[in-house]
Amino acid sequence: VTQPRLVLVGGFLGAGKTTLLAKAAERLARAGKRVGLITNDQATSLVDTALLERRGASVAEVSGGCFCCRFDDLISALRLLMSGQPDAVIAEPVGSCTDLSATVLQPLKALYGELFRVAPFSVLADPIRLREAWGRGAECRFPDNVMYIFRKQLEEADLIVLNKADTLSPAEVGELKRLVAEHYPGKVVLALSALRGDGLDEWLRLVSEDRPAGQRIASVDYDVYAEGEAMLGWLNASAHLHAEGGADWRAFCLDFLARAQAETRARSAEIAHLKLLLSAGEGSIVANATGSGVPPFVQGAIAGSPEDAELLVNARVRLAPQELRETIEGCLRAAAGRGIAVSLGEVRSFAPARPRPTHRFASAV
Ligand SMILES: Nc1nc2c(ncn2[C@@H]2O[C@H](COP(=O)(O)OP(=O)(O)OP(=O)(O)O)[C@@H](O)[C@H]2O)c(=O)[nH]1
Ligand SMILES: [Mg+2]
Repeated sequence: VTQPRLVLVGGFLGAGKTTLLAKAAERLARAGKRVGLITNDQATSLVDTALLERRGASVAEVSGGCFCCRFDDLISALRLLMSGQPDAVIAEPVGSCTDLSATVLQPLKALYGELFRVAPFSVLADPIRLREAWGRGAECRFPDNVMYIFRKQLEEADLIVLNKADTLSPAEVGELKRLVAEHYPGKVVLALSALRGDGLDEWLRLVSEDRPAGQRIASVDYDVYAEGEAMLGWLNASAHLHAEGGADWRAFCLDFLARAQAETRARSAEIAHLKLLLSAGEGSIVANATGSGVPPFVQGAIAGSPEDAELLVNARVRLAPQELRETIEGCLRAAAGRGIAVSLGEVRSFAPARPRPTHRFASAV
């Protein structure tokens, strides 16, 4: 029996990690492979976990901290998935996390090398953020300590994945690949569309081959990293919604996102990623905004007009936690109007704590 392949997919908030996990799992399942997925966040009530489960995947969750600070929980999640004898496990770290080569890939190789074959570390990048990071035609909406994290993520990658290629012309793909090559010479860069699946087979081939994984350890200043992460307000909330006689839930989701985008713009805040999952009857809607000025994206549908719905909201915004909470609750109530009663469940809002990795390897093993 060969050990399962363990594939880590990093990249900044909203880069498309969960979309890639879902697409890759579906494609591998069609090819007769068993796949396990792992999601990760600072807190519970994750849109990503619920979304992947709804798509039929076998999912384990590491919550309460990133993989590096919860390394033993990552191992427990891996062991849990091992009972399904997977051919591959694909794991998504928190999008504000970096230094994963030193704190996750090296310890996995050194301490658990007999359990898994660790694949080259892929880091996804959103074309808009790439341009912002180097001031190419886009004004950067995050302070430099946040963009420090974005740049370090790319620096430690074995494989940089230029995602959302469906939004780019071939000339733009070429331009962005050159931009990446200029800053990270010699690194493998692959353009793909996680959403459409273009380039997915090529990516699956690259992560299935026995190539060196975690070859690069970046030198990370934890003060800058911690400050950058703490700039981002985090909110995970659940709510029960009730509309006498039913409601147009899709319109509600769109209205809520539009309000949150307008409110964050008005406060000169910036959305890194705002995502929600609304389930009603047998259906569900997933809606995302990966910026305060980026058109929102809505998928899924709800049949008929059910009276009750369950909502999960995960927001990562450059805004202090208390203000983020007030903003999100205000937008929820405004979108609900008089027709929809909102009963909030657990609402957690905080700024991520300074990362304290369980392990850190100074050099690649
Ligand atoms: N056009 C386009 N949109 C994409 C693609 N991949 C992901 N997206 C969209 O980008 C948004 C964020 O995608 P996710 O997969 O949730 O991103 P993520 O990296 O998992 O985000 P976090 O978990 O918050 O860090 C969603 O609206 C996706 O539909 C792509 O290839 N093309
Ligand atoms: Mg995700």
